[in-house]
Amino acid sequence: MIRKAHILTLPLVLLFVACQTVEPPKAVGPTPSQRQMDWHELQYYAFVHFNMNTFTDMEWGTGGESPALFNPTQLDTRQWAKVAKDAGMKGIILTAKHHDGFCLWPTKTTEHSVKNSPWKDGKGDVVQELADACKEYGLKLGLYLSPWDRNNEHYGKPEYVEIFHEQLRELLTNYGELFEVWFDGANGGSGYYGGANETRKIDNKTYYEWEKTTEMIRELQPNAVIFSDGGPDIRWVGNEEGWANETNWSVMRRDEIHPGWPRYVELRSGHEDGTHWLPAEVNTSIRPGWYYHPGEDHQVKTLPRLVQTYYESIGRNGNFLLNLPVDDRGLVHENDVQQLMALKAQIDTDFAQELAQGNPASASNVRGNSSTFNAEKAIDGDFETYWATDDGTTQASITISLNEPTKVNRILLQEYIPLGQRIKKFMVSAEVDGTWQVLDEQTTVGYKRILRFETVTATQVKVDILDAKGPITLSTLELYNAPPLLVDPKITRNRDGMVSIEIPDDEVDVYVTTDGMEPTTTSKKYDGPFPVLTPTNVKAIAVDPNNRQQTQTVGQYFDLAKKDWKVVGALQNDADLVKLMDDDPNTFWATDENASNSNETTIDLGASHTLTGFSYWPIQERYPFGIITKYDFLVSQDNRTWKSVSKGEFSNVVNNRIEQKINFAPTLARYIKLKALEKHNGDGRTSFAEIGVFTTNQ
Ligand code: FUL
Repeated sequence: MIRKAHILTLPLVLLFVACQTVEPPKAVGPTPSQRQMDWHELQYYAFVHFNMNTFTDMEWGTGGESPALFNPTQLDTRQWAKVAKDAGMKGIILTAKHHDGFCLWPTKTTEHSVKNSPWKDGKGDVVQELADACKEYGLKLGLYLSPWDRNNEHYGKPEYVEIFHEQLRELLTNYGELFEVWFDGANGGSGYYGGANETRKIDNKTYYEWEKTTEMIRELQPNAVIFSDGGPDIRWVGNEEGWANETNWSVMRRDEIHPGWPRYVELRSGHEDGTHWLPAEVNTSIRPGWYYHPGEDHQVKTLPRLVQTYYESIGRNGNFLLNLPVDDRGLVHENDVQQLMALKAQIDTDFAQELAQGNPASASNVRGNSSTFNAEKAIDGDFETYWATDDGTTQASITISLNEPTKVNRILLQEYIPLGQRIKKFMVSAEVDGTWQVLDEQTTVGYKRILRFETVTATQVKVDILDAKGPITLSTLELYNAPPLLVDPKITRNRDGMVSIEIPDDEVDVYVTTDGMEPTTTSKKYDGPFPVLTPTNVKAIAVDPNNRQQTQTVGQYFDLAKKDWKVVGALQNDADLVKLMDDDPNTFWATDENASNSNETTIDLGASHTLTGFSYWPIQERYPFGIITKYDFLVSQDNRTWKSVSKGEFSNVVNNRIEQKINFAPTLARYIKLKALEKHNGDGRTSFAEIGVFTTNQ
């Protein structure tokens, strides 16, 4: 009798165990708010820099520009929205007001706006037109309102803060739902300020009354995330080049960095012991500048560069905010459209077929042995379900046994971040021909991590989580086999004027032109360095002869070769001296801060030339110093009598360290002098990565 009862109860006990619900792991550390979670899901959206600077060919207007200059001839926000939609983007963030203070909407707070421009006889409203277009195309709208205002006479005083808040109120009230409010970090300095033309400094921590600003946004746009260098909801990634560090925590010790004073290097990785959820947004422009400059029409980023940015932003636990500098017609330029669509096509191809789903998956530990948290939950295509481990188990592995040997070169992982970001270290391996190979070892995962590796034909793929802050919660494990993408040829010139074209792969052929024509497979085949001593446009394509795949055209303009140039008035035995004129912006020379000429450099060009402009490359080092922000450029025929031919500002040169090209009226000169009138952080030394001159119109 007793025995019989035992036999009967055993299945019941098993059934009871199986039905008992296993609790999900408890949250670890800070977790995202709903608005942050919604933001994570957007992944990719557009920035539009379009404003007064579009019409003045500037990056930072002074604020003294006349509203009469704002006059797009074909402004069409529906075109912007269509392009963004077709590109796979989820929203658009517009510079409603940039540092020059010109407002793209007819604000009541200032006369410096579209209402005093010729565009639509002053009756237009760009923000409204974009809001309508976004609605039509199912896109979200975000707005950039620069706290720094170089136009407003009250800037620096309490009156301006009220104006700033009022402008914000108008934007938050009149244009429907916003998904993001964007405040940049550039602040205070010289400006027009109602005609005062002076320098005004403010304390970015206190001046704008950030608490009040945040409160207003929460009240009027409760679903909008607030971006600034240090949050409070979304953080800058600490560079404008388009990458996050491989280690990228979505948490930070926010109170140390918000508001004001970003520690921009830390923004690239977050803080492992962060106190707040503060994920990174990777903002970069599709061209060198944020604003449209006709001179950059042929410098739209190449496909490999854009693809790299995709993998180094979205693939590194960041959102990708790609800037489109709308042109002076009021349209996204056709060259930019072409590259956006090329990127879309490439990403679609890379992720065309997911290879893990449908294969058996197993894990070394499954939370409570429950089917709710088993390995299959990582490959079911549903973010809401996840593989989880027992409390206390922070090391475990998940293995996908592929039904047949499968070529893979990408893995995509997602943690279930509503419960916090946990993984600190992991390793990916593949079984190839019966032997396990380590493919990569990395640190963080977060909302999304994508790794690229050499193609392997795998029978199994395994992810070992080696360290985590708590039990593992892995929502997604996906595998892909992306087709190869030809890397662009790189065109460089040395100090002797010899041009080389670098290709990563010997199997690839390079075709080159020097007459401005588009290279094709019938152009000259590159067979080694060749001299370019006078102004020349070198263009090249790389072609894989096996599959006929070819890159887009890569172009590089070279003016006079610098082989006869000499720096005057510096220690000639300084071996680094040539680095400011070696046609390589990755090397630099810096002055001695104790020298009497520590703020300048003088170059003897070796002969007189009719100059039409100059260029300055800021230092490209990770920890830059000595960058010129305000300059004076002088020329001379005899190194005695000097004439200043251009004086001005290198706008945004610290955050966006691109070549600064300045034109001036043609002038004959043998000697040139670049003088720093102001340097970033008031550094003593002055650094020069490269100085160049133009003898043709640039
Ligand atoms: C920076 C600004 O100074 C640039 O002009 C640009 O708007 C960029 C996105 O943010 O801080």
